[in-house]
Amino acid sequence: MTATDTLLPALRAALGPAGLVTDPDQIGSYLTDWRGAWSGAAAAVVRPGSTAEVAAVLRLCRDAGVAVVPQGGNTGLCGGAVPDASGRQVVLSLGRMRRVRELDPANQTITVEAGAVLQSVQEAAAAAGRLFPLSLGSEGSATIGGTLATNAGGTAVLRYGTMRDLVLGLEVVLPDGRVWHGLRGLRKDNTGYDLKHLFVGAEGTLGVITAAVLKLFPAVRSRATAWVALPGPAAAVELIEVVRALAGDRLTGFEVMSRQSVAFVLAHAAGVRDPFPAPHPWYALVELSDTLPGAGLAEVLETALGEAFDRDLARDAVIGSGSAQVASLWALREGISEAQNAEGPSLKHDVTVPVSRIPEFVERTDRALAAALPGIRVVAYGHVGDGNLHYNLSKPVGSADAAFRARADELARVVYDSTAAFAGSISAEHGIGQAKRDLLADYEDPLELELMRGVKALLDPAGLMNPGKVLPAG
Ligand code: FAD
Ligand code: 2HG
Ligand code: ZN
Repeated sequence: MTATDTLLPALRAALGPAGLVTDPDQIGSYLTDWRGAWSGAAAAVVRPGSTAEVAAVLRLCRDAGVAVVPQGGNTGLCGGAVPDASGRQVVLSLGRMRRVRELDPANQTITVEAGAVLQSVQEAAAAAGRLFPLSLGSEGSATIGGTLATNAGGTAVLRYGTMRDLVLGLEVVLPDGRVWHGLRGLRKDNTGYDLKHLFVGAEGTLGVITAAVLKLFPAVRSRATAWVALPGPAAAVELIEVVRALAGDRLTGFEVMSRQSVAFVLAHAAGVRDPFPAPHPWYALVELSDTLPGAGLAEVLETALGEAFDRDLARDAVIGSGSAQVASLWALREGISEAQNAEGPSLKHDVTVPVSRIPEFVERTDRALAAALPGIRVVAYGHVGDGNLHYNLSKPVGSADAAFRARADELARVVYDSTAAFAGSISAEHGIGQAKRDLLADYEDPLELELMRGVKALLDPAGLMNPGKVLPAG
């Protein structure tokens, strides 16, 4: 008799038939990530419908000594929500906990359950004339719990910050089944350590987030978007300053893409076209927004672009007119992740370096990679306003997938050593999960790692919350 032989009937009794999935035909989508980059096995998938049920699951699993893997929309890019191969772990999906518990317009807050899909929270805020600003390509599937657990970023961080900046309070079930009722909607609360920030970015290794109080903002009533051709990444960094000096806080997004990235979208995505007659080495997508209708943002962009042309920071530019054109410009940016998959394995490196050092970082890392593997295609793009590049790699044209995958660790070292040399981070916004777990031992400060292990031991002494993720073994 194994631990799971007694656990499964207990889970069934606690959750009812809607709360437990063991049928091999239904369980598959919970066991592999959206790209198929990681897969595992599980004793069961549980789908609790309330915080009390999450607490019951964690108590039962703790008593049985069985590990739990929290899962939201399963859109994570580091394998954090995928169980290991043992078949002994339990996947805890928050998919049935999607309610908006409260929207308080005067307090500018919304209280939602962790399984609520990001887009549905944006829509609930919009219906109340408010904005919930987190914006990701995966927002139709990613959940509030997952975006908190990974401290997700996306395309509006420049103006509104990451999930850590957007959360005021949390409800969390601890690994022993106790519930921390930290759902405070306070903007000032200096009562000792700010515990919610331990769970933000912990990737489910410290407890299960079941609900959150999130900040709302006034609805945006005017927007202007430009697609700009650049001579190189140095021009991008200067262009940010030109736009920011004129637009201030109205600068909401500043995305930058290499030609290789855009070429993949043009080759593989439906219904997109290059806005310019000739290719350019790099591009920026600049977005301004304001709460005032008719705020004259297109004029602000025109002035900024005029200065950019005078200083040879821009080679061509188009300001989107009408929502269809703006959407088509964003499609050129948002389509990169998927388009790259059509070119074989995508080796992802989500890094940050200080914004001012991006041009030098790109130049040196491109050179080092070309020396390591001639013909390698660097697909560099991202939230350059935040110093965040998705410095992804595709195989040389005509080479074999397997040969390229076999070089993945070595090529990652080239990128991460370069990142470290520029005082950067090996994970800007996607997290560590299982993808970068072992790298932490090499790139994280040993004292920081020791403190993280101390926090883990305090909250999860039995090591049953998402083991094998984030913290390196040992
Ligand atoms: P999952 O993938 O289910 O889980 C992610 C991690 O959080 C896992 O470790 C899991 O165990 C843990 N977790 C999930 N729910 C809970 C919970 N309730 N309590 C505790 N732990 C939990 N990310 C960005 O930051 N910026 C982007 O711009 C961006 N764009 C993307 C575009 C595409 C096309 C795709 C596929 C992904 C993108 N991502 C981006 C990555 C991904 O969408 C985010 O990491 C997102 O936050 C994951 O949310 P999820 O609900 O899918 O979490
Ligand atoms: C983005 O900014 C996402 O598009 C995904 O963070 C990046 O797929 C990637 O590497
Ligand atoms: Zn990103």
